[in-house]
Amino acid sequence: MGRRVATRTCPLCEATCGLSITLFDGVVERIAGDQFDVFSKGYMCPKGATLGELQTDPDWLRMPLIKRDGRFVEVPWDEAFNEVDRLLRAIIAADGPDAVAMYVGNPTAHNLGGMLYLGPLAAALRSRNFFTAATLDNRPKDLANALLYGHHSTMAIPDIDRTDFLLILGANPMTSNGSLATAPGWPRRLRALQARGGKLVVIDPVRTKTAQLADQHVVPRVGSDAALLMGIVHVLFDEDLVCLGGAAEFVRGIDELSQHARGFSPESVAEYTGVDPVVVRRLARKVAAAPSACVYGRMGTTTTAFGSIGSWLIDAINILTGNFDRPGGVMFPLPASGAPNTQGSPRYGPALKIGRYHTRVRGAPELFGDLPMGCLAEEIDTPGSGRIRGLLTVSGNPVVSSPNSVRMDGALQRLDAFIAIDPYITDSTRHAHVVLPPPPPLQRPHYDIGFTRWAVRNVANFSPAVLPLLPNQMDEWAIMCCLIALLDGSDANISEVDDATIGSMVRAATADPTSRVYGRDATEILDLLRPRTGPERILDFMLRTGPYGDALGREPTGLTLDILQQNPHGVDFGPLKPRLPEFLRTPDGLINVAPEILLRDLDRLRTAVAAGPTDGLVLIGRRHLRSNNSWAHNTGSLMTGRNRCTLLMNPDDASARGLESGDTAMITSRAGETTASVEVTERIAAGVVSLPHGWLHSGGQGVVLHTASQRPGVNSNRLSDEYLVDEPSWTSVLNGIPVVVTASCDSSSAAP
Ligand SMILES: Nc1nc2c(c(=O)[nH]1)N[C@H]1C(S)=C(S)[C@@H](COP(=O)(O)OP(=O)(O)OC[C@H]3O[C@@H](n4cnc5c(=O)[nH]c(N)nc54)[C@H](O)[C@@H]3O)O[C@H]1N2
Ligand SMILES: Nc1nc2c(c(=O)[nH]1)N[C@H]1C(S)=C(S)[C@@H](COP(=O)(O)OP(=O)(O)OC[C@H]3O[C@@H](n4cnc5c(=O)[nH]c(N)nc54)[C@H](O)[C@@H]3O)O[C@H]1N2
Ligand code: SF4
Ligand SMILES: [Mo]
Repeated sequence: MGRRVATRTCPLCEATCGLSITLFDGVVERIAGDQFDVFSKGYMCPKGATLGELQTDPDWLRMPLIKRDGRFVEVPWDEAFNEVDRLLRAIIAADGPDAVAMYVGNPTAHNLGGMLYLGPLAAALRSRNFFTAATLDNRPKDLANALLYGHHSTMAIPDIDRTDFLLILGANPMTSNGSLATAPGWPRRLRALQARGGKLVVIDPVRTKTAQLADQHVVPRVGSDAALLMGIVHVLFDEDLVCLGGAAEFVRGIDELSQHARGFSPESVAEYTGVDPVVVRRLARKVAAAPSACVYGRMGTTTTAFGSIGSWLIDAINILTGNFDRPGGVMFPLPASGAPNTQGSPRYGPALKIGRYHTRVRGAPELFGDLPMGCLAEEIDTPGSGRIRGLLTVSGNPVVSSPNSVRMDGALQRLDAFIAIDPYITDSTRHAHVVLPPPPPLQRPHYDIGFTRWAVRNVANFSPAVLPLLPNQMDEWAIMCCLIALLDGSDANISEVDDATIGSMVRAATADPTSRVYGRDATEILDLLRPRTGPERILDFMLRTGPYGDALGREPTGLTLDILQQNPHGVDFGPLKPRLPEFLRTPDGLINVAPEILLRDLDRLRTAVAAGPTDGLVLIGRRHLRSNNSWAHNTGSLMTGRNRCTLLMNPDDASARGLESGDTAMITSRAGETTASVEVTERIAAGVVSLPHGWLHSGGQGVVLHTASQRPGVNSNRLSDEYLVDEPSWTSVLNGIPVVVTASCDSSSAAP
């Protein structure tokens, strides 16, 4: 009790900032950036300061809820689990495990317990109907990674701290704080790049904060990046600028790529991309000539109609210009807790298998064990054998996050069992039969298993729980253990499920010739991990068998969780180092820059280029520094200021429709319609309108988000179309939805 200061990595976005939290008698007094954090060095954004507010948010559920007579009632945990058992058992007994789907949303990636017990939970459910937010986000990138490097999570990371030239497409890290490139303090780092004489070029239809900072801002037509990137590839070959450098001996497919690029000269794609070919040629030359350069793309490249081709070509350009696996180019982290590309045999891996099974209605292929979110609603609302009747969501808000939210909302109401692990009654969970709430961030330990794999520096930070659990709270991993036992039909308790989970991990490692504990006695290793339990025990095991680890005593100076606990500001393993070819996991140990699946998809791109740009408006999304997908809107201190949920419109488009700032517009797409308040601005290109992602829809009856409900906005996914996908990855098109915008006669229905 009394005053104390705790350090904690912020779990709210991928930037992983270190926070310094002052508490008085267990109540948060102040949160500041941790000046001593080895990675963030004091940086944080306004969201980091809100962890105390989340802790005391009265809407954050403290007890499980079950629905009785259409209303939620609080019940003890065992009663909630009995209800889950009853509901799921009936469906599985009648229709088998595939009749219960699972959807895992974004916050699990930021949750140590959630990350570690998700696999065992999914295994216990035994359902092929497994969905994640990846098909609303990074699947195209994952597909390109798998095809190029042998594992979908092997991500080429822009070395922004050392590069001389950074080309960003469809990302706004000044606001999002970066994604698939973990770097606390992107704003600082981008300014440092310019201060050392480096150049920043941004390709974006909106003059975003990142574009405003850039040395050059290029405005493309929405969805045309794949063609624009092919134009760059074309120039690299055409002007003899290809120079693979040290990567040369590990790359194949160059001639094939060159042949395919022939038909995509910047001149021939200019009408489609809207970008002057002179600009494209200059860009290609600059990337090739810079002492070091990297190309980086994010949501504006992945969640578009040609997301997979775009993601592939971004990496291809880094390879072709010799900016691969070297300082200042793109590099591959070596994370302390291990990664698929630090396990198994160096360089070689099994052939990629995709499409091992398909969805029932549209026949969408499985990709990395995952099915496309754009197909979930139809799998629920289309009658027939194999229909999904039950759903388990883990940190997911499909009604706000997935395309055609009205259809999704209807589908969720048709479920015979909807179980949600979620702290809030949201637009989605209001339809649940059981809600199982995890504790707020400060009551759980933290380590970024996922984001250290994609960080611009090799670092490791562990934060113990800042506040203890109250007697009626259950940690997320413990909730998962109870569900595992229930799905297994066993009466094991939490610690028995936990023991079984670590036990099987340890036994698998001792039997794996490539593991650092191969051939050791599993019982001896489990003894060495005592007295820890839960996620900390698994993390300790991962760190100790990871690349810097003590190999469970074999290398006594190596890393352990004890060491991380003694270093609350983190341990720095330094800047990224070259890892070719050891990080590869491809069958031939080479990188094929011309993967067959994506070459085939070029036909679709050729057809689109030949058809030329379409008339009419397209809708894209945006983020705000004070938002966090769908769930930061309940945090009062982030919701101050003017209405941010507006439809950005170029002055020409607005005046053509008789609209001015503050007017209400009706926006219509194939999927649906909504109204929004117009904000006329030169910052957005003509032909494009933008609504922010993640807002609560004002019509959400039963939602218990008091602060968010006072300032409802527009759910932009009422407009996005579940039938628009990037074909190879089946990722939803969330940027580039054809819409019609008119002046609305009903201004009362406008979002405030
Ligand atoms: N139109 C459009 N749609 C988009 C996007 C876009 O840009 N435009 N972006 C897409 C992207 S990139 C993403 S990642 C998805 C996100 O989509 P989702 O992952 O479905 O949604 P989130 O808003 O991240 O939050 C999901 C839920 O997690 C809960 N939650 C918060 N913390 C925890 C926790 O610790 N444990 C548990 N169990 N639950 C927790 C919240 O209450 C919330 O209900 O949306 C996608 N959808
Ligand atoms: N503050 C805040 N931070 C966040 C989040 C949040 O909700 N709020 N969400 C987190 C999550 S889950 C993610 S995945 C990341 C996303 O991180 P980012 O991808 O950096 O964020 P977005 O704002 O989606 O940026 C996408 C950009 O692409 C542009 N764009 C749209 N269409 C096109 C196109 O066709 N071509 C090109 N070149 N550009 C296009 C948009 O104008 C926008 O500027 O952010 C994370 N960080
Ligand atoms: S940038 Fe991300 S990790 Fe850093 S304080 Fe903000 S929300 Fe937290
Ligand atoms: Mo995301």
